[in-house]
Amino acid sequence: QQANIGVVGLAVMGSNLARNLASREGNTVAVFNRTQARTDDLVREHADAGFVASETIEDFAASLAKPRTAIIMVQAGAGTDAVIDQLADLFEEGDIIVDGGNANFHDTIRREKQLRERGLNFVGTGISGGEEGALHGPSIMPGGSAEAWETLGPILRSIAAVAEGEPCVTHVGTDGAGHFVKMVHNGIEYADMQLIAEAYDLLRRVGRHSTSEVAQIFTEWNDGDLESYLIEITAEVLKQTDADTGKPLVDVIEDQAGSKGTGVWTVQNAVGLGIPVSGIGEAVFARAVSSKPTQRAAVRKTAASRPQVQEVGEGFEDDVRAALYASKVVAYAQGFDLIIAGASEYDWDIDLGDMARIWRGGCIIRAQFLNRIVEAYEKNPDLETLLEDPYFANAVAEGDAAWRRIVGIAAASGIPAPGFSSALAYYDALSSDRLPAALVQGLRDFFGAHTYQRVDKKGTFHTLWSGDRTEIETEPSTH
Ligand code: NBP
Repeated sequence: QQANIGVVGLAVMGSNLARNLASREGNTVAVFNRTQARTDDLVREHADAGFVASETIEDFAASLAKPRTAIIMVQAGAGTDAVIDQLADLFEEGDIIVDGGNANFHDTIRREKQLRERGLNFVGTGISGGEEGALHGPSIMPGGSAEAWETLGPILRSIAAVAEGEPCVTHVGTDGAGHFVKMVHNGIEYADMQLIAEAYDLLRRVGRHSTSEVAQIFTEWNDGDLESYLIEITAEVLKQTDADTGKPLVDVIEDQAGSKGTGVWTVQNAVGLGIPVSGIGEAVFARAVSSKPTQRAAVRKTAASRPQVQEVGEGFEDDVRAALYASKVVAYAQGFDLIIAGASEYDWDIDLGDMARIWRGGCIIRAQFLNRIVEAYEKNPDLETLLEDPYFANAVAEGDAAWRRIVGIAAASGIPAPGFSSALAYYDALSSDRLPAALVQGLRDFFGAHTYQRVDKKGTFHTLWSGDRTEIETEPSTH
């Protein structure tokens, strides 16, 4: 029996994806895993799925109908390269190799180019939503050629999450576009979680709410503008009581946040592209700071006495909510800026509204809020920034006073709120008439003859700082 789709790599993600595929009308799913025990387990436990199992990758390739289409779900990096090499030797012109792992998009660009030269289609695709998403419907962000999308599109549409009646998948763009967008998605997820964590901290330490009260507040917030999966599960985590100690679980979890690296990739690439994703950056840094216990202990010992936590009254919780929402708007605006910059750098035609659309279901950042982004880009696909859209401009303006109060209270109380405060600084920088960048330019011209432009006439200028300090017109500095 020939299968129309195959999955290589049957650890948790691959086997769930294979089961999802097999559950959809019209699919026959070929499966293969390097260690055969995994294949045997899957086929035995899900006999009704009708899997076509192979013991060798050669048999796997032979079990696929043409154009052969195989999704690789193995460890990102060397494992993925190994499987791609094996499949590429067995596949023929027009066949499609899909990498559904968390690949670095630079690898995806390289692999796509190599396989295209051999006449094969390579599709790097972001798949978000973890194990549950893979099984019940993830958000899927495929790159690759339009030709590959013709075959793959209907298959991916059949297994994707559905939001507002639409499948959470679209052809993002060529080669690495899908993995790039998945990377930004993960970066935004970092920012979202950091902002939620700051809100929780302020509600606990300044608002003096118990953990269960904070859980209740998040449950209430989940009914409004903030309605989202992450807000919902925040309430769930905060409600959890530790069986051993009877304390809230969150109080017995070590306060050092780990990461798998996609947030770091997002920031590295953003820096290279000149895009200030400060919300994502602060989230990555905050996790790094938390994971330095010896530094934390050293400074805790030597720091001056901690400031007095401010007294707050009625309305504090609403202020925190407004600060969270405004900061979230900034983080998303920055994330979308990065997608725009990536698309321009790597020559991808990415529909920004579609990105918000496919994130509405299946993935970790799914939220009502994404509908507002869809609408913003529907009204004006050429927005300079999401902050320019009337809905978001208004949302930020409405929260403005509260946002400032919260950042002030946090600073005065000695409670770190890097996400809230850097988002506010970013917003204030964008909305200021003049920035002190003028002085920076002056300094750069002083020590490095880096030149500057003037507000009152065209041209490039340099002051003869070490001479008579007159100004000359010059060529733009190239160093
Ligand atoms: P793992 O990332 O734990 O990888 C295990 C799989 O890779 C096994 O099938 C293993 O085969 C195979 N493998 C390795 Br390791 N090296 C190999 C090689 N040289 N040749 C062939 N196969 C090799 O699996 P996972 O947790 O299911 O994740 C799969 C992919 O999905 C990863 O890229 C991961 O980053 C991504 N992921 C995404 C999400 C999400 O939410 N989107 C969540 C989790 C994972 P074996 O059985 O023979 O050892």
